[in-house]
Formats: sequence, C-alpha cells, structure tokens
Amino acid sequence: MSMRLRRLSRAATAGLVAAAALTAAAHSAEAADTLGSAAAGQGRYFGTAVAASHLGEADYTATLDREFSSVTPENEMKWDATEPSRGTFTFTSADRIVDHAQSQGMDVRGHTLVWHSQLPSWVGSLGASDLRTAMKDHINGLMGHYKGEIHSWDVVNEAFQDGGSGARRGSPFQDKLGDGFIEEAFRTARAADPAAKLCYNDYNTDGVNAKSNAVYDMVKDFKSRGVPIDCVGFQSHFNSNSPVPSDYRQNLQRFADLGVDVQITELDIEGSGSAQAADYTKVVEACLAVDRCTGMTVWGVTDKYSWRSGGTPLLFDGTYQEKPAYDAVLSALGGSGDPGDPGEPGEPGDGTASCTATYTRTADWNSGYNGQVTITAGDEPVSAWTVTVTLPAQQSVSSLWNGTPTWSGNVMTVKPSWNGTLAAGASTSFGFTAAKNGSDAAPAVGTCTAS
Ligand code: 9MR
Repeated sequence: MSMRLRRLSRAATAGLVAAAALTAAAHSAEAADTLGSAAAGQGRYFGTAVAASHLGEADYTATLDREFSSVTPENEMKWDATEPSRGTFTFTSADRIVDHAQSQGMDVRGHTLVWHSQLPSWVGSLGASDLRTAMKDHINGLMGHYKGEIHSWDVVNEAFQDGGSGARRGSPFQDKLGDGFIEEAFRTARAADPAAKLCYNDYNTDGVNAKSNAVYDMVKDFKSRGVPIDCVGFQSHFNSNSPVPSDYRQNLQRFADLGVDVQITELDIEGSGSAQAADYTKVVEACLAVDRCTGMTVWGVTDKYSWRSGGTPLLFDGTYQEKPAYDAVLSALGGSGDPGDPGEPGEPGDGTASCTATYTRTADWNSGYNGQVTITAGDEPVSAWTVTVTLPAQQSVSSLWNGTPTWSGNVMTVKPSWNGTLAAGASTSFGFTAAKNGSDAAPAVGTCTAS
C-alpha cells in the first residue's frame, strides 16, 4: 500500500469527522479558552502524551480533544511496540493515536526512534554492522510509515549519562557503533522524512549542568558540521528532588541560540495546589520568553494514568477536573477561563476563522534547501487556508508536499491538499524543496487567510 493512498484515505475520514466536530462547535456555547487555543495565540502548540488504551474512555477523549493541539504516543511508537522482531513492523496502536489526532486536527510528535530502553532483546544481540543496518531500517520503517504526518520526531532519546561527567550512556548503539551512532541516526532520519523536525530529547538537561553542557556541545558540533538537527527536547520531569531549575529559561535560550528549536516534551511536576501551579507558571513563562520554544507537551492527560500517578503531577485530576495548575498554565498562556459571551466579536464562537503562518528551513545543502511553512488555526476551527510564499527571483521549487500550489511569477499561493481542516489552535504544515540557483535568501511568507 503506498504512503500517499494510506494518508489520503485517513484524511478523507478525518475530513468527515472534523466537519461534524466543526458543526458541533459552532452550536456550542463553550467559549472559554483552552490550553491549545491559548497556546496558539502565542504561536505555540500545547500537547499531551496519549495512550491508545484510554481512547475508548469518554472523559479521557473529551478532555484530550477539547484542550490539546498536539499528541505524543506515550509508548506506542517505541521500538518494542513497533518492531518486536526484526523486520516485522506493527503499527496498530500507534495508528490508532495518529488517526484520532488527525480526526481532531491535532499534530503528532513522534517518540522515539533510537533509545536504550524499551528495546527488544534481538537488537542487543546483533553485531556492529548488523546493528547499524537494523537501526537505519527501524528509522526508515517508522518514518516511512508516517511520512508527512509527524511534526517533530525524537530521533535519539537519552543518550547521555546522569551525573557530572557528561559521558555517553552505555547502550547497544553506543557500545557497538560509538559516538557516531547519533549522527548516523539523524542523517538517516532527514532522508526518511524531510518535512519532520528532527529532535534530540533528554531529561535532567533542563538547567545548565554537566549533562546539558554535553548535549549542548554535541548540538553545536552538529550545527558546525551540517549534521541535520532541528530541535532539542527538554523532558522536564520535575519533583522535589529535581525542581524547576532557576536557569531554565537561560538554558533553553542558549540552545535556541545555536540555531535549533527547543520544545518542552514530557512536562510533569509532582505536587498540588498553589505550589504546583506556581511551578507550572515558571515553565510556561520560560518557554514563552524564548522565541524558538515552539511548544510544550505534558506527559499525560490525567493524574490517574501518569507514570508518576502517586505524585499527581498533571493538569487534570483523576476525575478530569481542572487543577490550580491548569488555571495557572491557561493564564500564563494569556488565555481566559471566562466563557464571556459566546459569539461576541473577538470571543471564541464568533465564527471568524483565522490562521497564522511561520516559515523554517528544515534542510540545507549547497544547491538547495527544504522549507516548511506551519499553519496554525486561531481560536476558531478552520476548514480551508491560503498562504502566499514569495521566493527570491533566482530560486525555483522542484517539489511541494502536503499542499497545493499555484504560481504567478515567483509567488506561489498554497492551499491545502488533504490538510485543510484544523481544530481551533491546531497546526499543519506543508514543505517544499527549492533550488537556490545562486541565492541563499529565505522566501517571504505572506498573511495566512482562513475560512
Ligand atoms: O510514560 C512512559 C511509561 O508508561 C513507560 O512505562 C516508561 C517505560 O520506559 O516510559 C515512560 O515514558 C518515558 C519516556 O518514553 C522517555 N522519558 C521518560 C518517560 C518517563 O519514564
């Protein structure tokens, strides 16, 4: 089955479901901001980890669909879940999450391709050359299956040791392939899906310390040698032993200054009440203070299913009630829990669709580059969008995916292909490959219009 056919059939289903959802939203009196719509107002996504096994629970899915604009499969895309024996890929649970997300106009983060944990034992028993092949096959298998459908992939996860040394963590990849395995994984990933942002993801790297310094040095080296990396993920699992660091913003900023996006990828903070709320505020404010902090993901919808459920670290309690931490995050994002007058001009529910468009260069080589334009819906659902991109005169576009272009001179007007329907606050993107023909300048992205 070809990728494109599979995606089109998914998108067709998504269109129908989303059309129904849009009608429902238009008749609903629910006009308070949500995490996703408030974050969209700041040009960010707000995501959550999701487990496929909970999607049948009505309250879980209602909370997920209402509040979040991005999802990360909590375990379903990991190596043990997707390639339990060599060359045999199983995508049933991961597909369920991706299909659900698409039906709601949510984006998907891919987690994770190369990691020492949740790794089937057959991988560890391979010799070096076989292991290299298996690693590349795994990356190609996953990224190929979801090509064009994942906004960011955690290509390599947790490759550095805790503690003061900044050393690499032992793993089959590190032990048999050496330090170069990370670079090989990123190069393979870029070729497998040029539209996805490629991230390195880790924990205890949230403040400036020996471990984050080691990751920083690696990213700096990758950027200087043209190894493809687009973002760094900061897991941000906090509790009293590992509190929100006072230099969190400064640490995010120094990575952003290397020329990568930063994302908060697995946020949870143990605690309760106003103290927990204040810690969440610090995290959101830090991300908003860093231009290249493109979004935040909390590591679960409800305390009752958290991997640290005893520490009640999330925004909704076990009965899906909003906690003080929820109110704090919403308010830090500039959102309001006040329903206002639904339908009032400027309020959600006024029926005016809007969107914003941002451009990033996702790959670069001597003669050309890949560009990506991300379209984010405002506080109303969007059923179609239009973005103009003006290229420097010399440049020419050889291919474009996830969008439909028409040309007038060097101005391309791009409309959706399968991805016109967006929930409030949700994003989609299209990508293109351009030949520089002597000009390395960036294209100009015009105003996004929506209906
Ligand atoms: O939340 C995940 C939990 O359900 C799994 O049992 C666990 C197994 O390793 O992984 C948890 O998620 C981890 C994530 O994939 C990587 N960073 C740390 C997360 C919490 O352990």
